[in-house]
Amino acid sequence: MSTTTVAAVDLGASSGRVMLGRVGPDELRLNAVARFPTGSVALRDGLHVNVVELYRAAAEGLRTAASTVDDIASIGIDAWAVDYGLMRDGRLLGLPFHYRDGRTDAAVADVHASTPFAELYAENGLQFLPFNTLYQLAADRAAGYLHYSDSALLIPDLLAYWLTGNASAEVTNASTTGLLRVDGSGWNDKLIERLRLPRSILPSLVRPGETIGHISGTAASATGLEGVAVTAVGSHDTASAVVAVPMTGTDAAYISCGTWGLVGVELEHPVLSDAAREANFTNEGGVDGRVRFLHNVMGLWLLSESVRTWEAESGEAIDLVALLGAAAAVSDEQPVFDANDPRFLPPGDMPSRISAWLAERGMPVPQSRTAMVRCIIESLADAFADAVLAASELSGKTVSAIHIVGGGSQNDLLCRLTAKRAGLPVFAGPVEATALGNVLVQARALGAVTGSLEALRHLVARTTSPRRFDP
Ligand code: LFR
Repeated sequence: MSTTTVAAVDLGASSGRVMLGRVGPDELRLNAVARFPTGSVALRDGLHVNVVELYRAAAEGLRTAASTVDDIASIGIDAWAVDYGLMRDGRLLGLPFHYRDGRTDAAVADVHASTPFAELYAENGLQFLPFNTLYQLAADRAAGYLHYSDSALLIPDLLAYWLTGNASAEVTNASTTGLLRVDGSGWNDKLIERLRLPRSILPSLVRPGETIGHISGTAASATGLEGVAVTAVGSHDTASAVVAVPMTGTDAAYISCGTWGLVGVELEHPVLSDAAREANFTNEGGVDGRVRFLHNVMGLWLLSESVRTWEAESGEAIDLVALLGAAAAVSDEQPVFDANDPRFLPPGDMPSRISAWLAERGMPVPQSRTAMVRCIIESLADAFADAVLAASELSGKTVSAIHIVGGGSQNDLLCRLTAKRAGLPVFAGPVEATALGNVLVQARALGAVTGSLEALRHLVARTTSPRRFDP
């Protein structure tokens, strides 16, 4: 086994990056070569993903990577879940919708009228989120768009298609469509038919570690990486992040915290009980057939949308580090709101929505930005602690530690308050868990590292130093 160099394209909710990874039996290093914004674009007909610009920026980042080192053996792509581009004859039919667009309201009612949520859950094990792909596809069907389309490609699969010419659906991300059998063994033809969706638009599945294709055509000159393999990774960003959670024992919960806070445990088998459904826990597909049993908490979106609102109001840039420092020093108790309330999902004025939520319940409303930030972090920590407890109870898995990875692991106040509210030690880091999970799965496919996810996590634990917060 020798060290290999691979590149990760990792598209998060607000920023994307291209990272070079050096991976070997005792080595795991990342080096960011490009960063670019990924946010949504509001057009007249709704909120969209500018996926063409994402491709351009990713290809340019790969070109920079190729000019930095000359031995890139493979690239892997991950992004957020659920969103897709509709295609015909290899051509993108329009900008994909962004999941924070509200167009699925009628489709949700329509789908549940024919297939009650409990029946859906029994088939796909997915928590209810109004933007799950199946509702988006139902909205597109109602609007007549599926008529023109011969395939639907999830965002990372679409980028992989543009790079290689091969269309496929990576299985961890495909699990978030709601159209996959809960054991991940294939598309759920019966359910797809029942929902009156065209089975033919769903491409064949690939699993993490398999080769999707090789960079060719216009992508070869755009990236400078002609012939380099595109390897399937956990293309759902959360699946890649979970690979790199440095859980070295079996009794840990994880929180992948960025724009969302994905809170749960890893299991071998799905939990499809009434209690799991009622608690809105999801069974998403993980790398190596593992189950990501978790719940979506609104995450740092609450904070970033607040900051965006304040900056727009004042016309001045906000120093988030200073604001968080001040929030950590707030000594009077702040109210806690339900971070999972769907009203916080769309973009827009977040502080007003939070204040309205509290005022409606006769609770005190934070009177300064600092107090509002503290209220947001307390509420997130509260929701995280609840979800960890629920994950443990619903799955029967003992949890004696919590790992927080992703951008949120840098937020000391959040880590400290989560430890306090959960009554469990919190281990924070690595920040770049998603990119690490991406490069690790590629490196294993290339034979530079071997073993189970546990072996990969031991490597992460050895090469990064999680910080500990005690309750
Ligand atoms: C996190 C994430 C979540 C998914 C949400 C929407 O980035 O991928 O796992 O529920 O975004 O796709």
